[in-house]
Amino acid sequence: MQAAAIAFDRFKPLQDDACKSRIVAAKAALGKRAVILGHHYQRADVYQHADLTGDSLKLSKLAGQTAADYIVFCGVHFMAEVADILSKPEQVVILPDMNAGCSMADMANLAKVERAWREIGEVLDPDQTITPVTYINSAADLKAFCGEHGGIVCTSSNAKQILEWSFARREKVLFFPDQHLGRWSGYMIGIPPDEMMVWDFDEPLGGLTPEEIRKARILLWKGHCSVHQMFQVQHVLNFRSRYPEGMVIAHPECNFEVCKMSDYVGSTDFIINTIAESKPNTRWLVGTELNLVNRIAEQFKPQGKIVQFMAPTVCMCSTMARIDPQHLAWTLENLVDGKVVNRIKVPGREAELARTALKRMLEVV
Ligand code: CIZ
Ligand code: SF4
Repeated sequence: MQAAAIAFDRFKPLQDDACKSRIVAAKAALGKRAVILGHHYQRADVYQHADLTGDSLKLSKLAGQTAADYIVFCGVHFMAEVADILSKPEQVVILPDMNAGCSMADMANLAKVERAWREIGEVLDPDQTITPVTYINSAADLKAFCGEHGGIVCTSSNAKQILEWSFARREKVLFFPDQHLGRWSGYMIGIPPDEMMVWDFDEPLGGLTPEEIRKARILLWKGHCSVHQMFQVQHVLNFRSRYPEGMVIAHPECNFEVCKMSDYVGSTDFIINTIAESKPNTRWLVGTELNLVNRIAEQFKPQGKIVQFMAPTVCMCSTMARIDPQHLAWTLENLVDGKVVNRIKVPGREAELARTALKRMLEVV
């Protein structure tokens, strides 16, 4: 009979330092059989063990290109799902803590999106007139919904091009779950504000009148990121008055006013590259997750660049932080023992439809 997996309880009391040496030893024992992926928002004591780092899309693409048997994804649930969908069938994707979700992704679910589609159907034929666009920060069944209804996935790097792709096919877009990314991207392609309506999923007909639905070009799901909503116009104003020469860069999950006041708006990769390519001795105010901001502040210090976090309070992504050294050590030691814990496997039909929506995106950019 096969022995059971090692229980997590044995790792819970371990100090971070003790975990570090156990992670290093387990990695050495696994060699090329396991690859550890680390998202930009991961805490430093986990990020340091990653073989590959990047944003969710880059990591998922890389996952499928590796020959590793095990892909240990230090990120959140939807990212591990995308890695599973895009990797080879024999590769096993592992999320070290199953509680590492994304509160924004959870703001949309299949039942609510299907209800929205039905309700819109009372006003117009959605399959003829609306492209469903889901941000990569969403569950696999929502990506599958998009795959099935002529829709597509987008990321914070390509949302503008994905909207252009969508409007070349159908006259309207239903964008979920992040209203802010949808609004900013719509603004970037010149959609007037009064043609972007918020779809309140708790209200009948999204809280809109049939007339408003007919007029809308983009229906914006009423979702947001709890971390990026912390950044406020006042933070930008305070910085500008103290450092008039300073530059402001924000993630498009920030609210519209913050994005509008920023010098640059873009994804995590864009933020890193923009600061990397800037002149030495420049000062930056950055509106995105704290672990990433702290990391780039250290990285660019030798070039005399000062990188500051946009909010005065600490705001980390608490779900990203669920992946701690204890969970990483636990998953890796089980793999050394031949046991897979916390596998993420998207069921066949759902994975196939979600892959359709992801592939449409990958063909655009
Ligand atoms: O897609 C990602 O990795 C996230 C969550 C943010 C970004 O802009 O890269
Ligand atoms: Fe989700 Fe926001 Fe955390 Fe990104 S920072 S994983 S959008 S809750």
